[in-house]
Amino acid sequence: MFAALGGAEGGAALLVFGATHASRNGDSEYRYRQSSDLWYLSGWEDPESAVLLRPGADHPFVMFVQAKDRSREVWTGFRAGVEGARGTFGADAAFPWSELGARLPELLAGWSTLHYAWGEDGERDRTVFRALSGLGRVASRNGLAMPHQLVDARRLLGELRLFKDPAEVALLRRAADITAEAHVAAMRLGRPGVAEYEVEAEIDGLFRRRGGNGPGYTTIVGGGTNACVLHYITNREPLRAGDLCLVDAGCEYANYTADVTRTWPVSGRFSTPQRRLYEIVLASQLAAIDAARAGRPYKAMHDAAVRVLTEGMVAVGLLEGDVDTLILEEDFRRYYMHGTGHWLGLDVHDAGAYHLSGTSRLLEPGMVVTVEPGLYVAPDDARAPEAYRGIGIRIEDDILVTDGEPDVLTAACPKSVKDVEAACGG
Ligand SMILES: [Mn+2]
Repeated sequence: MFAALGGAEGGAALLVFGATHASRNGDSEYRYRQSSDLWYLSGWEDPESAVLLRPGADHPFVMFVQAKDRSREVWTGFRAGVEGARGTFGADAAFPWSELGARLPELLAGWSTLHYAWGEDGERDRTVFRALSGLGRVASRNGLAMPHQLVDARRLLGELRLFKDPAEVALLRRAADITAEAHVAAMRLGRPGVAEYEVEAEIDGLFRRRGGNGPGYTTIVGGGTNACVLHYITNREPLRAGDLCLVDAGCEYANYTADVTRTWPVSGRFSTPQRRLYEIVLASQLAAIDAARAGRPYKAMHDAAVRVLTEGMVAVGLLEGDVDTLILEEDFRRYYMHGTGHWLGLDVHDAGAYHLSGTSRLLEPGMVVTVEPGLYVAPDDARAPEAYRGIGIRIEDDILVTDGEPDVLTAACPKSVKDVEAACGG
């Protein structure tokens, strides 16, 4: 991290805040989940925290954390405190969270650039900008250097987080294995009359039973036409005989999340129209995965998926015309309206730039991406052949880009028609 910031004093410092503790309703709070950036830099799990990195300083790694407080710890549990930040987490200096505003100016004196992610929290922005303007007055009187450049910290952190080291890949593999097991359990459970929330409970429960934090994003269980709602999370209808069920769920393990989608027949066997569309989505997904290779542009995966999907749409009568023209004019978007994937890691839509200098960046070993094409035929689409109306299908896996073949981290999850039907007991 220090190498990424460059220079010693006079160079760049980085300030990252922990996540704010989100309220659910009334005075109930969600379980705290540290911000991915602060976790990435420090491993610190508790709220009211900030990390300040000042490469080249006497105390380069500074933390602000909740001070130990016996009476608060009775309610919310052990606090490592400033002692723990120094002793256990390796901070060179640590201060109580309450002193952040007062101490920031002196800690930022001497650095010409500050990396900071503004615009996420108004109160924090005010604390940082107040420190900078306060420091400005002192610095001009005493000839001190002070940050005169503000750089969006998300650029630097995104670039670092984009490349997963072996320890991170191991955690993603564990998340992927648990996720694959949960999808198989869902296929086994799903049958006519079972509610979408029962499938959700099975999946989320398995994530926890295997030691995961839980789902890395809200689990989607969409039976029948609910599968055509891309972010359907209501999950409260019964599964119906003859329908498909689309499940998009990923386990978060040690803060790294998988992201997997499978679509399976509630009655155990695909109907002919369902199977035809499923085979198209699967072929497009395999083509996109094959493009997940070092040296290929990121967008090659989407282009590969779109070509196979559009050819399939023409073959089954969803679209008419010349495939190249349909792609050029984006007519495929009528049935495939989202992108083919995203970076994956601590966040389900992980940090990292998709373009460099305005062009799709080249894939490199250590990047992890999802590949998730789909086909969604709205139930009221009068232009679509009747047999396909109301069918929504998505197939999603997590891929590690390597020096050689794409490494499908979620390969243990059934995907072929035969394997899916077998897992569904069809
Ligand atoms: Mn995804």
